[in-house]
Amino acid sequence: ALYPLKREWTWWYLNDERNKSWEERLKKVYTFKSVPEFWALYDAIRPPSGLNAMCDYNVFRDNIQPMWEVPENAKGGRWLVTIEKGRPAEMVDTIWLEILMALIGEQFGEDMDSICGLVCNVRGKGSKISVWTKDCNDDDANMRIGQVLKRKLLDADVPKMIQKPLFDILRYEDHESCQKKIGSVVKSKLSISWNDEA
Ligand code: M7G
Repeated sequence: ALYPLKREWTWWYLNDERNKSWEERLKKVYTFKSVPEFWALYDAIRPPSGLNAMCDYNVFRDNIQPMWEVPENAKGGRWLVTIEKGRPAEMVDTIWLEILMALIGEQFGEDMDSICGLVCNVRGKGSKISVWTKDCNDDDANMRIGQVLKRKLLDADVPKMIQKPLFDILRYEDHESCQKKIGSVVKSKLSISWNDEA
């Protein structure tokens, strides 16, 4: 194909069918391996802002399934961007596309192999976008990934759409703590603040 990507990426969709288990709600949409295939898919489906609350999109590389249980994610964690309720709807779409292009465009350099995929959770209480990484204890790789992520958020049009910064702080949390969470509080392992020089 023309303009091949370095890796294969699979787009997944989690629907909002309440009577089904989480695993049954998760569907593979399409695997793309080139830039034109990516845009054909992107143009054919709704952006995150068009999804119902409780739906997710996942884009994961090289056949990694977007779930905690698989070996690639079992010891992993995520950098989490929380988009507060009340922000413009397009903000989720802008952030999603910016990070997605950074991923398929290999913008994380040597740390690409430490990244498993990208998740968008559409929620009524405020949506979440997260970059899942393989090893929650690899602080060096995770911090480099977090810094690239921060730069991508700054580069996006996002700050211009709003009066206040998109986030006060970016947090990295391990999947294990997320699974055991009580309420919505998860202790973060790493963090990057909006105001840090980097
Ligand atoms: P969430 O969608 O990550 O967060 O998890 P939310 O609180 O913003 O909705 C919600 C629920 O979905 C979890 O409590 C699990 O029941 C289920 N779930 C989410 N993930 C990511 C997984 C997963 O990787 N594996 C399994 N088995 N269930 C999951």
